[in-house]
Amino acid sequence: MSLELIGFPLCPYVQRSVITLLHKQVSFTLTHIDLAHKPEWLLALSPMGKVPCLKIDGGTVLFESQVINEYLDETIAPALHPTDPLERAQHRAWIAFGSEILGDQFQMMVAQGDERFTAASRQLFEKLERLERIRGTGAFFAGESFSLVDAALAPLFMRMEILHALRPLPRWESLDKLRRWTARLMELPEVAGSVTADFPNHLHHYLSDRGSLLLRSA
Ligand SMILES: N[C@@H](CCC(=O)N[C@@H](CS)C(=O)NCC(=O)O)C(=O)O
Repeated sequence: MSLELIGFPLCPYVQRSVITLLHKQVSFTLTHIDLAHKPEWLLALSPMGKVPCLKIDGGTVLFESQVINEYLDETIAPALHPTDPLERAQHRAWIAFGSEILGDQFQMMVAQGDERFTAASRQLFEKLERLERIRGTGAFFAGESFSLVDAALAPLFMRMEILHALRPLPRWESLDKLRRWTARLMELPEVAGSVTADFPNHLHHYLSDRGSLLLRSA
């Protein structure tokens, strides 16, 4: 099976699929596009004009990170989703929650004014605090084995650490359980290797180009 993932270097949803592919140690190609100048062919492949897309054997194309990850999980061992239907449904629910949090994180990152920044960060931290409350004691979301929830949340946590280094975020600092989970995830080669070494710089430039309030002195 040949797999081509179509993405954008800063996209956390694409990163979810990169992590899953690397975890499964399957060979794939990664084609980056410029989202500011979307090629016509992307719009033909992806009805919402979004990345990631996964092209399978040069033909069928899937879109939506969670759909892509579940397809990869069902076709390439080792399985990362639980076998029990109820547990699997719970994992899907927390992944959906993670997608909502990524939306808040993006809004906070691109906020230029105080009002929008405060509103976005309030929403972001309320959700992160909720996640902190349900966080168990294992290394990963569901104990000692890595799951698709970990693959879905690692890009969010990675960005939290980068943003915290740019401008201290005391509410992130106080989330001990999430930060320990983050540290564990960042040690994994599939997470560390899911972005290029210059990713923090790249993100910094992106924020700077957008006049992000995060880059102004606190
Ligand atoms: N729900 C989608 C979200 C993907 C998404 O929002 N991708 C962004 C980049 S991070 C995108 O392609 N944006 C282009 C646009 O909205 O026009 C998923 O999970 O795959």
